[in-house]
Amino acid sequence: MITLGEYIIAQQNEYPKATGELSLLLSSIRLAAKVVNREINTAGLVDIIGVTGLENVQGEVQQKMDLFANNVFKSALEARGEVCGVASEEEEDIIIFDSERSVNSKYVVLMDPLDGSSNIDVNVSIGTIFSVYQRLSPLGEPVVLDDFLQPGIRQVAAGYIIYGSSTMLVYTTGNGVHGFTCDPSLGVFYLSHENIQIPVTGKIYSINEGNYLKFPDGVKKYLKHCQEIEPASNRPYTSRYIGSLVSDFHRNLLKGGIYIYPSTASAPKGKLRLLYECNPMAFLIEQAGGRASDGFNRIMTIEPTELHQRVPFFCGSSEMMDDVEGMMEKYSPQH
Ligand code: P6P
Repeated sequence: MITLGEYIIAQQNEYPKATGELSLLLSSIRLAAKVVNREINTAGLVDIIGVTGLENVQGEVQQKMDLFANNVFKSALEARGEVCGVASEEEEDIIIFDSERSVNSKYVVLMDPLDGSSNIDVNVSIGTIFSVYQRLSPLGEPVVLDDFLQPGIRQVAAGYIIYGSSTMLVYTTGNGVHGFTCDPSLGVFYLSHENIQIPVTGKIYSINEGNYLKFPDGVKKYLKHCQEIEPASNRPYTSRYIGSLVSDFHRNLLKGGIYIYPSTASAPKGKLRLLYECNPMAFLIEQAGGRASDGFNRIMTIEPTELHQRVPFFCGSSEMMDDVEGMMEKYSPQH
C-alpha cells in the first residue's frame, strides 16, 4: 500500500537533479483535494449547494462550490510557495503570488477547480483538473500572462481529482499515468492504478447528441459509424455521456472509448478550454497511449493566444481517434 506522498517522493528520487519543488506542489494539490472532497461529500447537509447568483468570466452561473474549490486550491498552492501564479476558469485574469518566496518559485498552475459543478445538486461525479508548467519569465519577478500561454507539450505535470463513488487523484509528470484512491477513513490516497494504459480501441463514445444538427458533417458521419450494426467490429458502440468531462474521461481511460466536444454552428470553437481542460487531459491521454486533437491537429501543439480560449476536443483510444479524424478530413476538411 503505497501512499501518494510516498509515490511522489519515489518518482522524485529517480531524478538526482530534482529539487523537490514539484513534489511539494503536488502535495499542495493533494491537500486541497482532501478539503474539497470533504465539502462535496457534505454539500447536501450545509448551505453550500446551489448557485451564487454570480457569473464567472465565461458567463456561466457560478456554483458556490466552484468558488469554494477555487479558493481552496489557490490558498493551498500559494501557501507552500512552490508556485508563482495561478490561472483558473473562475478567474478572469491570472493570479500573481507576490510573496518573497513565490516570486522566486518556478512553477505556474492552470486549473478548472470544479469541472461539471452544475451536477453537484444531482449527485453526479465532478472533478478538478490541473496543469503545471515551468515559468518563462525570470525568477524574482512577478509572473506574467505569457508564462501561462504555453503549448501543452511544455507541461511538466497534469492531472485530475474525480469526486465520485470513490475519490481518486490521477496524474502524470511525463512518466506514465498513475491513479490513487482516497481511503476516506484515513484521508489518505493510496496507489490503486499504476501506469494506466487506455485500450487502443473501445466500445464507448461520449458526446452530447442533443447538438447533433449543429455538428460538422465529419462528426455526424462518425456517429453513424458508431451506430451501424457491424458485429465484426464490435458495433454498434455504446453511448455514455455524463456531462462531466472528468467522469467521462476517467471511464474511457480505463475501459477504452472516445470523448468528443466538437465545434458546432453556435459554438465554432467548441466549449472546452484549451489551457486548463484540454491540455491537461491531452497530456494524460497521450501518456496512457491515446490521442487528443481538435479533429485535425494535436491539442498539445496548439499555440495558445488567450487564457480562456476554447477549442474543439476529440480525445480517446488511438484507433477510434484515427476513425473520427479520417471522417473529419473527408467530410469537414479544415479551410
Ligand atoms: P454540455 C461541464 O460544464 C463541461 O465543461 C464538461 O465537464 C462536460 O463534458 C461538458 O461541459 C458538458 O457540456 O454542453 O454537453 O452540457
